Amino acid sequence: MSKSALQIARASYVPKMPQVLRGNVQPKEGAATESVSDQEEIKKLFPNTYGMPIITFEESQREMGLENPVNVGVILSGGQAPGGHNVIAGIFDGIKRLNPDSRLYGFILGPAGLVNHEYKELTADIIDEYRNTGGFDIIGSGRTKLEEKEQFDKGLEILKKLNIGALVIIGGDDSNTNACVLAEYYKSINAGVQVIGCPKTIDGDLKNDQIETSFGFDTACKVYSEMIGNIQRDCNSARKYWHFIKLMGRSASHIALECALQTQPNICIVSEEVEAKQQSLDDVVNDIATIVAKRAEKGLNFGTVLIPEGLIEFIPAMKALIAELNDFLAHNQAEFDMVRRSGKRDYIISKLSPKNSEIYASLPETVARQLTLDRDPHGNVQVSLIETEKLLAEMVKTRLDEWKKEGKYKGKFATITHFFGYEGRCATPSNYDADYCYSLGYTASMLIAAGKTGYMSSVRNTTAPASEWIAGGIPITMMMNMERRHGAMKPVIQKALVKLDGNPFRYFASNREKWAIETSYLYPGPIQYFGPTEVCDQPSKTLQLEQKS
Ligand code: FBP
Repeated sequence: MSKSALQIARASYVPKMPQVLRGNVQPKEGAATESVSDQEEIKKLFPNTYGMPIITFEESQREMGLENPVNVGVILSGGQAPGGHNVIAGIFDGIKRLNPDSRLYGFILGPAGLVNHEYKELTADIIDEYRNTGGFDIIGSGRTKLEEKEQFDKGLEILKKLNIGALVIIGGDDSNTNACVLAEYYKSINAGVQVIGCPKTIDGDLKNDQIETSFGFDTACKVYSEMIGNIQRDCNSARKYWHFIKLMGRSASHIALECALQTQPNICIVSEEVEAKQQSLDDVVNDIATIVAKRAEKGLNFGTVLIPEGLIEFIPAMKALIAELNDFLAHNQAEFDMVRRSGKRDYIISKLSPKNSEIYASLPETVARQLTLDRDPHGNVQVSLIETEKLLAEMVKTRLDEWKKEGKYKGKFATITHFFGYEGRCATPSNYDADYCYSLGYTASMLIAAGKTGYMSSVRNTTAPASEWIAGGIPITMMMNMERRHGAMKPVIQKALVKLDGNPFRYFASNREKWAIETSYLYPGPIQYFGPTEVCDQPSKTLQLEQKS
């Protein structure tokens, strides 16, 4: 593989890690834990893994090591997030430290690799090729869900064949929920396989009182913020465009909010606030148009708008429209297919309830089409495909044209739209993510050595210097509650949405009026890997504000 100069330099970067993990450690157990809610139901569903204590690793005088080598399997699950390779490197170094004959196996292309028995041994040479690199290409990732007993049993066959005693699942909330179900099942049948989870997702929505952040969020947000900063400088130079920028993050708005904190745009929409205020699409459009008009009064016919990917689903009226469309098309697909393309829009308008029909009729042609034609294999509207940035840019333009006719607006309005998502998911991990991920992996191997199962690897206190980070494990059942999924109540890890009473949002809300009207752009520039610590090692603004009491 030919390598860039940065790749070569980065290969020799030694991740910083908690001081305690540099020496011999022993687990310290806290008190018994409870799930965040629905305790009785969760306890019943996880009789073998419920209530376990939080683990913290402490320095030990006893020489650490395992008499017998341990073979470990690792799975990368779901969307890519910078730092995954360092989690794997941390596991590798950890289990080799415990016993040099330990072996690490990677299952290929996500959980499907376990079920289909596709794997490769990850040797020192391979690991060294991937240290501190972005991407999940060392073994690939996939979105197969590990949910069925047959999958667990099929997986156990290969685990037994390879003499694997522990499996590490690196994934988001759903993958870690499934890791917990798997841990419970293997324990219930005395399979002799421990299961440990690691918190991954650029979306930043796998976090709680115990897990400070999911890895990848830091790097991805820094990449997007660099690009937003560059666009802002361009836009402040040319002074003729409004840039509508959609940011990835399936549901929660953490990414958009973090990017706003890093770049101080004129507008950032936070889906959770839109939902809390019960805003309609029209309200969102009016809010944006009002700021555009105010800036125009000052001769500022340019600006930036950040839009979270999940916005549409947080607008109550859109949610209702999508639900009715899903339902209607599920029952009338054949008739809908018979209608000529040019008549489809009017057909839908004539069939929906008056309220939804009115909303549907107000949508631009392209979006209306996306809502009825682009459907997933279950027949549902593919909300993530809706080009919200174009939708809003178009609707704001229409609103401003109306205001112009009424004499309420005199500016010029030209737009450019962007979507930032995949650009950030495989970036070379920031120092924060490189360090955090390596520590998460190394901690996972210590949890394995301690004989734990059903735990998520945890590294806390990460706004302090890495040497002071706290390594340990959190029982996954502790993060669970019961939620309705596909019509039935299921135990799942609670997804963390943006808290409107949390410090990051409050800081944003207290500054946004100024950022809207004045031009207060911040230009974070590209991620720096070498240099002064205040430039290279800063954690995300979200984390810094969250850690402030
Ligand atoms: P994970 O939750 O699996 O980490 O994935 C996050 C994400 O990047 C979302 O932000 C985005 O909506 C989605 O994956 C895109 O999925 P895909 O890679 O399948 O296009």
